Amino acid sequence: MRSVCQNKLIISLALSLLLLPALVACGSGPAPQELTRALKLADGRLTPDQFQVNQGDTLTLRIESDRPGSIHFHGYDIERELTPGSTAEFRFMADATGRFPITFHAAAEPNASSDHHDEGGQGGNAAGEHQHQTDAPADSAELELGFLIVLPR
Ligand SMILES: [Cu+2]
Repeated sequence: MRSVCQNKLIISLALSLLLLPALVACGSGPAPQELTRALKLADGRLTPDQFQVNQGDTLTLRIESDRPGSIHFHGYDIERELTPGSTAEFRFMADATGRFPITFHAAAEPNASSDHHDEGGQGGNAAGEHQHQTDAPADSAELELGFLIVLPR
């Protein structure tokens, strides 16, 4: 009789060990994913103009553009050159949650410097916290394209 009891104990221990990872995975939203998104900038519009990921996802973005300039992901302080005819590709982990504006900066003006918008590390803050070249003319080349939305896990 004793060995039967031991076997039952071993079986239930084994089952609970098998179930444990499943429970942990279910407890905190979807598991982090590797995602690839293709974005297209044409006629001043980004397609799609917003997309949503979950915190902890690793994103690979491939961006095509019909004009030279750079695309800027606010909050993440990511800025990448866009060249017509080639695809800009970059990868990052979406660790900060929130709604992050995506903007386009036209090809560099002679006096443009790369430090014109330091972010101050305010991850997760809503849109519009920092200024873009406040002294720029009203028809500034800064263009609001859309949003990256990172949901908390
Ligand atoms: Cu910007």
